[in-house]
Amino acid sequence: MSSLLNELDVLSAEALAEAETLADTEALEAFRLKYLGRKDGRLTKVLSALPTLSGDEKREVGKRANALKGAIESSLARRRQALDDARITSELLKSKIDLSLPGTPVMRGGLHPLTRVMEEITDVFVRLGFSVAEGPEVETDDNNFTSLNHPPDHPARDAHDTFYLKDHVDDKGRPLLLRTHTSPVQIRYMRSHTPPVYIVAPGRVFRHENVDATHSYVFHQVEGLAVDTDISVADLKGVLTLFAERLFGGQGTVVKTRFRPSFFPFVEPGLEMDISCTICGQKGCRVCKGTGWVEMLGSGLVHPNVLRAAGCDPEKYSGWAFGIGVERVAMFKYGVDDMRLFYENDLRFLGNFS
Ligand code: 2NL
Repeated sequence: MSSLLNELDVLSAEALAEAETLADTEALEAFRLKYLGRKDGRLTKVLSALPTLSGDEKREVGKRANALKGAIESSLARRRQALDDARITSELLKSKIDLSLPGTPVMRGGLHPLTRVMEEITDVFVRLGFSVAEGPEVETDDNNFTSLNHPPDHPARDAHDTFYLKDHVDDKGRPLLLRTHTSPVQIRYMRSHTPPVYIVAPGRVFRHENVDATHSYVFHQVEGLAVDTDISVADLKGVLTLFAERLFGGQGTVVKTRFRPSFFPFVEPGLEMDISCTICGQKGCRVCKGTGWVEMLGSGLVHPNVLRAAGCDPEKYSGWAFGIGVERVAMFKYGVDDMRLFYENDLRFLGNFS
């Protein structure tokens, strides 16, 4: 038999064994070129020698060579498939999703406790028919003090208590300041509306004070004002008592109020309202300092000078007003004993309120 047939036997044994060792696509291609390459492929060379052979030998070698070609091609295809499978399996294993892993918790936001308390206070009055009024934080001396019956030498006007703006004055050359209460909002409202006036003015106010557990130079107030014909202290006491019951009472908690005479330049008479301590039920505790009562707000009948300064005839109209410190209410409501906690925005603290 021809040496070509021997060569084909060797070729076949070598090629089919080698095919099983091919480990990547580069090796597959190198292998294909080595045996089936158009110019130098080992099997290609055998096939190209066919025309030089005679009848029987040509048929025999041709048959065997073509069979080998088919065998090499199919092992190449099998090997390629095996490599593809291995690659896909390893990629799937790498990206597998572990459904037993715990989820990533999502932090839930909420309103700041001071915002909530300010809205709760405002809401009680809105439900009674009051409107909400707002105004600027930078105010004129007139709106903040003069119209509110503060004489020119009143100590609250002192720079120790009030932040005055350095290089800014109003259109008449008079000093501007950061409002020390939200009363100027109500002065503006009275000037631009005729009674009946029923408004609440929530907002941020500023006083030149050192920070401690119960003071801050920025804090929040809700003030309220009712101007109408025939307003009396009875209206004030009735509405403010209802307010205390709505804000602190309910679910079996009874809230009592009491009014003590007090002084504020913009009211006459001035009244401070205490509420019965809902923390201890008036048994006496740290919060009410053993008295059973907690100071809640300042109020009074609007001073005739204030009505006049805001363009309301005090012969025709009368009014009552109040001012509530939001921080104070929030501290009482949530049993917080240091106001600074509200401004630190520590999420461990804020998380208690949402
Ligand atoms: C306090 C005292 C008070 C008012 C605020 C007021 C406003 C106008 C006219 C008259 Cl426009 N009064 N507001 C009245 C009495 C007391 O606040 O110490 N609050 C924390």
